[in-house]
Parts: sequence; C-alpha cells; structure tokens
Amino acid sequence: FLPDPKAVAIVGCPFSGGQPKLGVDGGPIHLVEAGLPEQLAELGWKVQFDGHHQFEDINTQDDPPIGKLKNPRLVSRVCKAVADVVGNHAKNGQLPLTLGGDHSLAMGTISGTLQKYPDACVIWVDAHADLNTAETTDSGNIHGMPVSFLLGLGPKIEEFSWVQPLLKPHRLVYIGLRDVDVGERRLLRENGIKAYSMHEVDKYGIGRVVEMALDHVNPGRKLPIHLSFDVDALDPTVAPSTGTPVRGGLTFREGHYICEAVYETGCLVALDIMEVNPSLEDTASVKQTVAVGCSLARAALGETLL
Ligand code: HAR
Ligand code: MN
Ligand code: MN
Ligand code: MN
Repeated sequence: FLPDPKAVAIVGCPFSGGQPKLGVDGGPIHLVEAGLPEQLAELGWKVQFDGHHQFEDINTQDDPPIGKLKNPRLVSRVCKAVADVVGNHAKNGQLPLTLGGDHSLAMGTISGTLQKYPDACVIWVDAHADLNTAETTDSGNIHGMPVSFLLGLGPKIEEFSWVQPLLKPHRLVYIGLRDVDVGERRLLRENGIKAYSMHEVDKYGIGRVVEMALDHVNPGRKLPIHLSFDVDALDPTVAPSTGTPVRGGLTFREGHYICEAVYETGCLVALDIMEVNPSLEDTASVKQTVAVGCSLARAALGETLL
C-alpha cells in the first residue's frame, strides 16, 4: 500500500481545543522548523507541505459544553476539516503525515483514512486509550475520546454526526497503555478490543508485542494500516514535553521499533505524530521531544531499513 513513488503530505495541525493546556498547538510548528520535511525528502520521499492548517474559517465564538464535552463545536469542525484534508491526500496517492496538536485530531485523521481505505486497521500507540464516551468521560476533554467516536460507542451527539463509525473493534489495537480509566476498561472488555499495555511490553518484549498486535488487526498483512502515535506513549524521560506524561512508558528504541516494524509491513497508509507540547518543560526537554517526534516519523517512513 505504500505509495510508489513514495509521496508524503505533511498535514500540520496547530490545534489544542481537545484539552485544556496551552501550547500543544505549537507542536507541528516546532516539528517542521526542526527540519522534518527536509529529513523525509532525504529519505527519498516526495514531500508536500503547504503550510500549517489555520482553520480560520471555523468560527465558534460561542461554544458552550455539550453535556460534559468541552469545545465541542470547535473540535468537531476542525476534525471534520482534517478528515477531508487527510482523505484527499490519501485519494491523491499520498501518505498523509499529520502533526498535532492534541489527539482529538485523530477523529479527523482516521475518518480521512477510512474514506479512502474503509478496511484500514488502526494501531494506536499511547499511554491512554482515548476511548471515553460522552457518558464515561470525567474530564470532558475530547482528546481522551476520539476512539469512541470512530467506533460509534456512547450516546450520539448531533454535532459529531459527520463521524462515520467505520472502525470495527477487531481492526483496532493499542500498544503502550498504562493510564486507562475505569469506564474505558469496561469498553475495552465489552467490545473485545485488543490492548498491549506496558505489562505485556515487559512480559513479551516489544518485538513479540508488535508481531501479536499486527497478527490481530492485520492477519496476513493484507490491510492498510493507520498508525496513530501519541508521544506520551514514550516514557517521560524520553518525551517530556507533552500534556499528560505518565511514568513507566516505552523506551526510545521500543517506540522506534514499533514505527520500523509497521513500515516493514509495507501496509502503512497514514501516520499521526500527536501531543508534542513545546511550551511544557525546559528548553532542552522541548528540543529532545521535538527531535524524538521527528525521528519517530522518519522511522515510520523507512529510515532505519538498511
Ligand atoms: N483518560 C483521561 C481523559 O479522558 C486522560 C486522557 C487524555 N490524555 C491524552 N490522551 N493525552 O492520550 O481525560
Ligand atoms: Mn495539505
Ligand atoms: Mn492520545
Ligand atoms: Mn496519551
């Protein structure tokens, strides 16, 4: 499924409306300024980057909560715009690489991928399951909820009716989980969603975990893969500048191994690098986190394949 010739479209999404901390909108700007487009070109990719998406025509002056959900209209409309951008790049034969921004954006990116590849599977790498529904969420932050919308779980909300629940539970797999809410645990169980937490990474090693995860969502490696990578999956010593760090995460190599192994399948059709927040922690931490974000993207696009 990898585009031939290798063509990547960088979709910069400076967006923070899915969570309360300022600064995560700076993530894509820093990743691009660190040279990511040039780095991918060096790997032999034809890179299209037409500037960051400003979502300027999305006007939500008045955006009171819907139930517990915060900034619902803003998040919904930005994600819808992102879905169309990502969907169009995919239909053009490009691999969309979305730079966040908070992880609510994946409601858009995965919807876009599913427009072109309805049978795509999703590998969600994260400390969190981002599976809360309008009923189970405590925080009301939509970056903790995108997966439930994609699966069609929870109460229907008119504002989000554009999200087609095209993702099937057996086409989704998690790696890296270690901060999962009670309601999310129930949803994982009830829907039979496969999740490899840090416990399994310790027990089996990352090589086996990725192999088992791929066997689950993509037996025979015949389906397109959307890889959605939240940098907080990595240990905070590796990626400190992120809004909700959780200790006990993936090492630098474990994170990169996932990206490399997914690239090796030849099935990658879309990639998200999310939740880099360059306004958190000191300058050295920011530099490190941005560099890791770039290097994860390069690994997923074939850098370490000799
Ligand atoms: N589960 C919590 C909530 O719903 C926190 C999850 C959000 N953090 C993230 N997402 N960065 O991966 O609010
Ligand atoms: Mn574009
Ligand atoms: Mn996330
Ligand atoms: Mn997370």
